Amino acid sequence: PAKAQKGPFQPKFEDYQKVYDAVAKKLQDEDDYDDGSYGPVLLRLAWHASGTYDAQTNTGGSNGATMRFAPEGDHGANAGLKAARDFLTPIKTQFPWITYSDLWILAGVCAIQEMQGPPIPYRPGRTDRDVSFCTPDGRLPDASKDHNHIRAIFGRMGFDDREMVALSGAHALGRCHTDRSGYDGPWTFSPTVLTNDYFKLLVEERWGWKKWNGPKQFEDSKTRTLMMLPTDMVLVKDKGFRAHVERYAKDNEVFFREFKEAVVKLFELGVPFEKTSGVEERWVFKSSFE
Ligand code: CCH
Repeated sequence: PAKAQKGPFQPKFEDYQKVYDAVAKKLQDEDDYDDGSYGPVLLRLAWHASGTYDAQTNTGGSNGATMRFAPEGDHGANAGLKAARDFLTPIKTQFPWITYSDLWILAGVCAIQEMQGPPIPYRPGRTDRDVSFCTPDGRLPDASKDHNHIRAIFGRMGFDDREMVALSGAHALGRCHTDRSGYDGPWTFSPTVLTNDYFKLLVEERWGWKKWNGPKQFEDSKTRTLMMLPTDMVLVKDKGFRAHVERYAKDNEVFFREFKEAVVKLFELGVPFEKTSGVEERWVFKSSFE
């Protein structure tokens, strides 16, 4: 009798949870990077993969993982993200069936959850695309700019004021590096734990220009160890943005809920799920500390 034909491997939730677990374990094992975690830079990779989306032309976004290729990988905004891509290379080798584009977003989800953020519902279905799908430079925000720029960049992706502010709360995590963006320092005192501290600090601290030779940035007057970018400070100067900053500063639960919703939207921009996996339901991965 003919042998039953084995179909192509159809990964299920359990298989993706294994990838999550491997990323979470590597995050714990390699705790000598930066402030003690690759989490922030993994989140930034997922955001910069997604944030190239243009709603009008339906180009860019996390589908494709085109930052692997020189033109896009070398865009100024992506400086330093090689550290995140290299971190994930052995995971891709261990689980060759997952696409780079699904892996980068899964790693962003894992980073948020492992840094004690809210559970981020996830679904696979991204396919890797070739170099011809690289997006033009200039689609990601420029930290030296004003409220018009923020609204233009995030508006192009399809976000409103509330979502722009919620997403910016990611700056509770990580830091600026002089050899990457030129800016320097962390936004909060706990850059490897997601909290609403970024918003609290924005409204509660006094911020002044940092006196140095680098690009224009703010420092807190009290400790002079924390920083804000010009685009961060816009969120308290602009009335429309400020209302949301104040809401999030007051209530971490509200921040977590609205951050989660905006991140799910961000990570799925331009991904044609119907045509690929057909997966409609989203999954919530179990975190390592559950
Ligand atoms: Fe950001 N971000 N970001 N950011 N970002 C930087 C670092 C992180 C802007 C500029 C910068 C979002 C929005 C904006 C993270 C997540 C998000 C840096 C320093 C600059 C500059 C890079 C360096 O030197 O290494 C600007 C401008 C905007 C909007 O106007 C959004 C949205 C997200 C995620 C949802 C994270 C995380 C980091 C820390 C990375 C690290 O390596 O520590």
